[in-house]
Amino acid sequence: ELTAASGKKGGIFTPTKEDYQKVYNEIAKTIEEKDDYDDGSYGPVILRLAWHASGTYDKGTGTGGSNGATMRFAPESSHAANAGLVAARDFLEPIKQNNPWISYSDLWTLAGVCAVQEMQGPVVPWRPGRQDHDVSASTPDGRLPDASKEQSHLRTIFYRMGFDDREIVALSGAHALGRCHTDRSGYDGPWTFSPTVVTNDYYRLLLEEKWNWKKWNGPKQFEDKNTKTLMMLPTDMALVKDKAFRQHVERYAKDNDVWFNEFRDALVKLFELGVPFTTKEDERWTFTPTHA
Ligand code: CCH
Repeated sequence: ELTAASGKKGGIFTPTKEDYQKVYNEIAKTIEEKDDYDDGSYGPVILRLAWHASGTYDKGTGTGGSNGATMRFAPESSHAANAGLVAARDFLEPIKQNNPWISYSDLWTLAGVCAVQEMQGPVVPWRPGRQDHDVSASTPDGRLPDASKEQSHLRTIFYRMGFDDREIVALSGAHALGRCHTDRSGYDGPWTFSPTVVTNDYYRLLLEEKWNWKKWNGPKQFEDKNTKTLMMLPTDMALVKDKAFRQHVERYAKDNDVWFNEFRDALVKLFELGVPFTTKEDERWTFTPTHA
């Protein structure tokens, strides 16, 4: 039987769903083992890597997107938006070495799926088919959102990828996870009290807390009036200021299941932007979470 191991020796084989589930399990196991990072999990930064690899997509020119994994190379690796993502790339490197047959671009998006699922989020269907490209496929700086801006900027950036208002709000709930780092983005702090668990708390906090400008020397951000330990970016706050965005914030705050479903669908779309699949949409796979 041909297995992942034969790929290691340079043999040609066609990986099956089981081979990808093994990679999934390896990522999940390593997330669990390396629990001394940040808030106790690499999950959030891995999801951010998958998003920044994918979110460079431009539907007008068909350039960018997760295909290519060009964030391996400078200057894309050192674009300001990608500061700190080297932690996620380095985390995944030994897994790539163990499974040389998988492309970086498939690995990074599969890791995004794994991070969401292992942090108790929705099951996110995924299919392989991304190919790595060289530095010449790199995208210019400025394709990812700028946190200091507001609704019109969000629309410009996400409409360029092919998303609508509802999907913009659905994706933004990822900020239930992780935190801002002063040595990366310049911003500081987490959005929620449980930054390693996928919940709709981001939407609930946006609506239920009172948010004030944080008084500090850093970039303009909001802090919650009560505990002063949580944060919102100007782009996060735009989702409650803008009427069309706000109706979705309200829907997701009310019902976690509704958000899980729409978040899942938007992530599937995000991770597939610009990928020249030879398989069909109904050939996506779902991977079993390790806690299931
Ligand atoms: Fe985000 N995000 N994000 N974000 N993001 C940051 C961190 C995370 C914006 C800005 C920032 C999405 C959308 C936006 C995650 C997932 C998603 C940080 C802090 C900034 C700034 C980085 C640091 O300092 O380390 C802006 C602007 C937008 C506009 O829409 C979307 C969409 C997703 C995923 C679907 C995750 C996860 C993090 C936490 C990373 C970590 O290291 O903890």
